[in-house]
Amino acid sequence: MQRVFSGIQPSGIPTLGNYLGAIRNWIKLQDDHDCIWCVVDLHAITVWQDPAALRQQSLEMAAVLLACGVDPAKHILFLQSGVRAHAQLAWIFNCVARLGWLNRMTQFKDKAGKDRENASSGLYVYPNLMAADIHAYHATRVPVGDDQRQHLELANDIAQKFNHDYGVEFFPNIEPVILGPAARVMSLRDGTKKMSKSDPSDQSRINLNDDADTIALKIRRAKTDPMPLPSEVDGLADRPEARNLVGIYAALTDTDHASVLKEHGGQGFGPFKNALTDLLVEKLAPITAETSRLLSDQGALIDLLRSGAERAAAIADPIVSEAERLVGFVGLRRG
Ligand code: AQP
Repeated sequence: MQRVFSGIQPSGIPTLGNYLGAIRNWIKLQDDHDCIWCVVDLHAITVWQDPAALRQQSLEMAAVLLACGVDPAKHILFLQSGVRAHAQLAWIFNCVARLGWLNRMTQFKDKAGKDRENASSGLYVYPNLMAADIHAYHATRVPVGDDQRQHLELANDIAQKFNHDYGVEFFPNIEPVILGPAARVMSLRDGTKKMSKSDPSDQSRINLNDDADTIALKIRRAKTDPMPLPSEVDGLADRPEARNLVGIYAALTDTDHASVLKEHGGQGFGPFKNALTDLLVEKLAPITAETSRLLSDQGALIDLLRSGAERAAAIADPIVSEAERLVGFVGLRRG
């Protein structure tokens, strides 16, 4: 079975975007892959995180993943900082990747914005850590959204250069896994911007722990335009907010924009927003309830994550030790 690795940052409460674009696809992959799911707290601190909030968000993210159906017995779920191999291999990759490669990464440009001089050096080398996350397990398949494709190409460039420099065939090529039509969920306040857990406006997103009243309020306030919904998909062109709400409805019902418009085309946004709210509450309420149950026993949750970290380290440590040997380190650690 091929090994899959994927990570999610505990940089806030997971959103509907994380769920439809990533988490729900992870669950489908568990049937026929050997999966390693990681809450990537090392990545999260590339931008400032309040320590108490980071701790809570890391546990909350793990609980949400379990509530969504991640299976910690058949697969592995853990927190990235619990396995030292990630940071160890990332340092080697910092010395393999070229500055010119990193300079081309569009996510750094987007996240650092205009204040580049003030961005952390961690944010700049983030793609090297992502490459280490995957290569530490010799994982060959990584589910990614379109936004992460460039980072995967870089991870392959790093592997090739490492193999070439040290005259080995040690790190395998990684293939992106694209599952169905990529669900890209946009902000409820601006249909041209990605829904993001770290957006300053809570009204821009549905959090996976929002209760029914909060969901109803956010959908009611979601930006729309004055026209009714069109009957054909072409009618959604240049209407990013309408397209986004229809897209969310389609993703939640496992259909497409055309089928949603067949049912709701011609309606005003009022009735459509009510139908969307009912659907969101129906799909998200069980996840919210199970997340709260898991968080009510943090000791048990931490034990589960510790066991995941031990199983992850048992795979990654020998791979990273071999990479260190290839580089020429004497290797003083025992075991
Ligand atoms: N709006 C989205 N629509 C579809 N997929 C999305 N993902 C994130 N937002 C959307 C997918 O979720 C996975 C995990 O993402 P991440 O937490 O590692 O980082 P991110 O992509 O930067 O997500 P956020 O929510 O925007 O986090 P912040 O605000 O901290 O930067 C990825 O597979 C991503 O494609």
